[in-house]
Amino acid sequence: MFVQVVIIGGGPSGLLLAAKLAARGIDVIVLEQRTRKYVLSRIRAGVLETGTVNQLVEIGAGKNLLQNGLKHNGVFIATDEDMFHIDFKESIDKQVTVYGQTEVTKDLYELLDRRNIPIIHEAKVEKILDHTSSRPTVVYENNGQTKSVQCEFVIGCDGFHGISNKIIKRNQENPYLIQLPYGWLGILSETPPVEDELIYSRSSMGFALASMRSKSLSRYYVQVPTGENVGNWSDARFWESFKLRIPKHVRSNLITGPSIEKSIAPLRSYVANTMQEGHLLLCGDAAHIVPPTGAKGLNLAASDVYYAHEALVSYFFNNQLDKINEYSNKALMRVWKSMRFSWWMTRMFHHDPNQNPFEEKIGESELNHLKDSKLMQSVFSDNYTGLPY
Ligand code: RFL
Ligand code: PHB
Repeated sequence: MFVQVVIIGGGPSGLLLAAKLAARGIDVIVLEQRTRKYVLSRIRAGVLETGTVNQLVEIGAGKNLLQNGLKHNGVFIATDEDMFHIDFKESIDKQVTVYGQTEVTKDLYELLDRRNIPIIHEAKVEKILDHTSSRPTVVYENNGQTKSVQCEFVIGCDGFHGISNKIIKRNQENPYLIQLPYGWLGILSETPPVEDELIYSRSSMGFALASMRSKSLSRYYVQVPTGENVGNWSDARFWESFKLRIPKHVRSNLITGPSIEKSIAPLRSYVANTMQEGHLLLCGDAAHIVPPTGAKGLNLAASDVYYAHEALVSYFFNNQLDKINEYSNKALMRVWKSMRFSWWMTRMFHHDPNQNPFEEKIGESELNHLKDSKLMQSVFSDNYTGLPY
């Protein structure tokens, strides 16, 4: 079998890129190791930048998003007993859209199905051969059989634990990795959100976040030490811990209920040395991981897709490799800016057991500066709502 582009991974980056390439008449196939049901059961990101929304709308996957996504003009920042608001709309005239990654993925699957763009589920890629030549081959397991497909480009949209970032030689010795000594315990509950907009809290008990998926579905997180077992967290223990990390006046509005999902995500920062080698390109979590504090993971996946699409269209329509060779530098320039913002926000909000008292005070002072300075709030808004492509 031969197709122009093989996309490994049916997460948001793989599906969005497949839809965009197919819309230009480029022949694609998506290979996803899991079932569709499994992919759609993963509760992950919730905040979309304008650039992400625009791409989904332009490709024809924006109907539900425009109907049900919640437009937010700002966020609240809390400490133990205090809370202030950062207004994106007022400071830089921008907004974000709160809409779950599960919904984005579902909308993209529906679009691909409608357009007969092939996705093979339970197809685990085992090998990528000859990716530095102009005719790579992708070998995968499907229904107990080994199959292969030849192509002109392989796009690794297969996440941090996928195969494609390990194939690229320069990524094998990578210095850009930080494992944080804490993770996020998150729950989803069928209760109304405690506030109209998100609350990020830096409390003396550790970080907490109040987020949402809709007016009747809330997503809450608390910081937990690395290695914590989710089985040790009853709903009652979660709510108790969450309540201790938000100001009293917010606590009194909190409606609790049983969790319908509960999981722990480790926090790390990782950036690949390069996002391209020969005819293999990386997009999304395959190339970088941000701690979720700045809500950048899914949005960076979308900006990578934007640049990769531009490069591939130039290759297929103008027969030029220039944009392919520029792809990594262009994408990484934006990735590192979001990486810096996520790292800064993570450090400012979390209680780090390895921090010395001096560093603790610096975190506190950064938050005070953010509270007191309209200029800092504009810089925050610029980063949070999404830097230009
Ligand atoms: P994904 O979504 O991980 O999709 C990769 C897909 O590749 C498949 N795969 C393979 N398929 C075939 N053959 C192989 N050998 C394969 N190896 C892997 C996998 O099954 C999977 O379906 O990556 P993508 O598309 O780049 O999308 C990136 C986003 O998913 C990610 O950045 C965000 O979800 C990160 N993230 C969050 N981001 C936010 O902005 N806000 C959040 O609140 C937030 N929470 C999270 C998160 C990521 C998490 N993970 C990965 C642990 C919470 C969690 C738990
Ligand atoms: C979420 O709703 O899951 C969410 C929102 C904002 C973040 C991280 C996660 O920074």
